[in-house]
Amino acid sequence: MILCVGTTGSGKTLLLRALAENANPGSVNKHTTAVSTTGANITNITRINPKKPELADSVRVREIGGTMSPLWGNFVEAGRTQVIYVVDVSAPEKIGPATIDLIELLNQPALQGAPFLIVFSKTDIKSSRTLNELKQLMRLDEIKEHSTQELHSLDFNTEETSKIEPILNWCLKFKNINYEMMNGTTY
Ligand SMILES: Nc1nc2c(ncn2[C@@H]2O[C@H](COP(=O)(O)OP(=O)(O)OP(=O)(O)O)[C@@H](O)[C@H]2O)c(=O)[nH]1
Ligand SMILES: [Mg+2]
Repeated sequence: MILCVGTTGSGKTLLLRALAENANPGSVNKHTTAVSTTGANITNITRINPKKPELADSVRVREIGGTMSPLWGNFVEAGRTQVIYVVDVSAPEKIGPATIDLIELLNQPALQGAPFLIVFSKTDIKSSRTLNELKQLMRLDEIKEHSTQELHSLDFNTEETSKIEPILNWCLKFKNINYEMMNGTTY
């Protein structure tokens, strides 16, 4: 299953809502508020093919609230977990802890070789640092160079619907893998 993690308030819940609601054209919705996630929360993301509705693409994403960061590792299964890591670009003061948490995840033995997507969220908010400056502060290039994972990064905000599609496509790449897992195991 895809795991969605990141610091408290980084925008995970709104990102997943946007993905779930915009998986099909015509259901665009903007969001400005959400309550903090306690524990874990699963979102189904389904994209229906209008020509073949019976062949809908579907993946499940499990958000773990930022307050649970010490326990993120408990939700990881070797060879079966993909990670969306959300980083709030409007809060440069949180970039240090966000980077440390990311490095800890990348070092998890069960996540070696796992696909990772870093989502830089809230890019509609004016910040004291540019996105590039934040990536440099995180030393993202160095992190990518030294990790065993395939690390992609994209940016997102709730105001621009064009930002949704690339993230949706990344998630749906894992639909078959996760479907087979769900059939074969205890999901
Ligand atoms: N302007 C703007 N605000 C956003 C955006 N995404 C999230 N927010 C704001 O950030 C707040 C927190 O977002 P959530 O999606 O609840 O954050 P979360 O990562 O799920 O937080 P936890 O569940 O506590 O870990 C929301 O109430 C919004 O006000 C965005 O793209 N743009
Ligand atoms: Mg949440």
